[in-house]
Amino acid sequence: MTRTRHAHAIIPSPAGVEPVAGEPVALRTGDPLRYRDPRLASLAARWADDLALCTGIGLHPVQDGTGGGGVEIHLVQDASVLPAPVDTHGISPSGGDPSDERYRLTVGARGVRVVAAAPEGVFRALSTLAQMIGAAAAAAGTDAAAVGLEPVEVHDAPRYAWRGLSLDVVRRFMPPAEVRDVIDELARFKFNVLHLHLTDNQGWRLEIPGLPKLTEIGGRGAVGDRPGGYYTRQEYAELVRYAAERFVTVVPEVDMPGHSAAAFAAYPGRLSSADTPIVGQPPMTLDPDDAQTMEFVRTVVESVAGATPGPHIHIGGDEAFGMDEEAYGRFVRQADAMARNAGKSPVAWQEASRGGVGAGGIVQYWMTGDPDAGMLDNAAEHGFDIPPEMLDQIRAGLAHARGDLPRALDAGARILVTPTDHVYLDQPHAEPGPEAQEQRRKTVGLQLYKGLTLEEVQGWDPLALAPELTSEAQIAGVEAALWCETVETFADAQFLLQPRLACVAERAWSPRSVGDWGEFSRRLAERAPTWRRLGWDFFRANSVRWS
Ligand code: TNX
Repeated sequence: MTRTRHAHAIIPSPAGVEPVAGEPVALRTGDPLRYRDPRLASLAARWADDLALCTGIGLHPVQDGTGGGGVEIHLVQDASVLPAPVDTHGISPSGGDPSDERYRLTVGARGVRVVAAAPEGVFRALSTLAQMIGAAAAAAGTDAAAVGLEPVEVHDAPRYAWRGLSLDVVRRFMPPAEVRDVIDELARFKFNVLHLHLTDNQGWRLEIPGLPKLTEIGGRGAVGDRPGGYYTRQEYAELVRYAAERFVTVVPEVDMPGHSAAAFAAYPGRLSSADTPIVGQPPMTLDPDDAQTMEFVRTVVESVAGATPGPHIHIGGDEAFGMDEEAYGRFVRQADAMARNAGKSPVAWQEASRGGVGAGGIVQYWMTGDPDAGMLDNAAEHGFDIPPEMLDQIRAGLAHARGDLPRALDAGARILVTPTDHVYLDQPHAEPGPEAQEQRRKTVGLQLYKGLTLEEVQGWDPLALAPELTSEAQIAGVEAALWCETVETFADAQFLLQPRLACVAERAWSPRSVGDWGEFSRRLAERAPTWRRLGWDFFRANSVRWS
């Protein structure tokens, strides 16, 4: 592994960055973005559009263009020109080959040149180049039409094949245009998974043919009096395609057997062998021994699988409070089998290990640290009115959390790491920012949590989270999570997402050894001009000396 000491402004830090002797290379609006392979045509056009948005520099995609200058992108099979294959760990969310992401980017006397073995590698290289251009454009002043790039040689490949964001579109519905903005931002930082949390107690966000009330009734509301909403099949398909065009795979989640109140509200009397529930009161967990309920679950799982070109779907499994453990296990095993029968590999929250998500599945590990660190004791004081019997159920569930990881590993599952104490992006920002953002900082983010500094989001390691996690071979990848109980507006979401996504990207992509906080924060500072251009309402923490 190359340990780079060269100063650069790239996040996530590439595997290797080596300065090259020579003069800065000029790049200006109007310069060509040249490619030969037709498989790069649409990618080139989309990236040029995004580059213009982010930096103001407008390159022109041309096939087979001749002459010097500009940027050249190439697909090559010649191993001697490609960077050496690196150890990328984990599971590819698209089912592709993780080494397709490696690339080489050269800024030198012959201009700017990208080589990769696959379009995905070219795309990753261009996201690196966009950041170099962004930093140079900011240094050159507003509305610069030309930049000078320092000669450099970058070779790169990810540490983990799965780099995701889990996004709660239930507690606050996120219209497609906003989801697209999130996808764009994920792609800029080399994320490749958007895990959409599509169902929960407060709403059902994906149309399911044959079960129209899920969205008609279940999609009406959100948390409090926020507007509801849902994605039609067509809107959803368009989002999946939009993401795929940016090498982001959508992993849909249907959260079961808990977190299912919206489904109960949509079909009262149908989803329980018990008496018709009163909306929002127990039983609120899906009953694995009720034939009608499991038929419903099968319809949903098959329908979600049908809307998913990727190999994975998420079947939830978290916080089935109050559910008998045996019954929980029966539910999880059936849902797991349904996903597999529908041709998909299941992902589930860590509790599902108690039911037995089988070999080859992915278990999402979130209850890191001390899961019962007194948070519940303070619930009332933060306005969370949790009935005492519910508190006992929650504590009983948390008490089991310690065993989830060894259970999942024993069962042959791989671990997707989403540590609450590092990458729960709905934790409040724990450090001061500018006066203008202090009000928002004190209200956006779940105040129950102790909060996270940017350094805490950036400075951790998947292999130091738990004694049982000792080998990269156990890990599927890294995923951050944004839960939206406290998110009223898209600006609130932006405020929690950045600069934290940048911090998480560094953990998910970069080699283990790079990036202490001081060095990282200098790179982070360089991202501010682009966020300002985009109108992205990022948290301007005082701990960073923003450019
Ligand atoms: C726990 S994390 C949940 C979510 C909440 C979140 C708030 C998980 C699998 N379940 O339903 O939104 O805490 O941080």
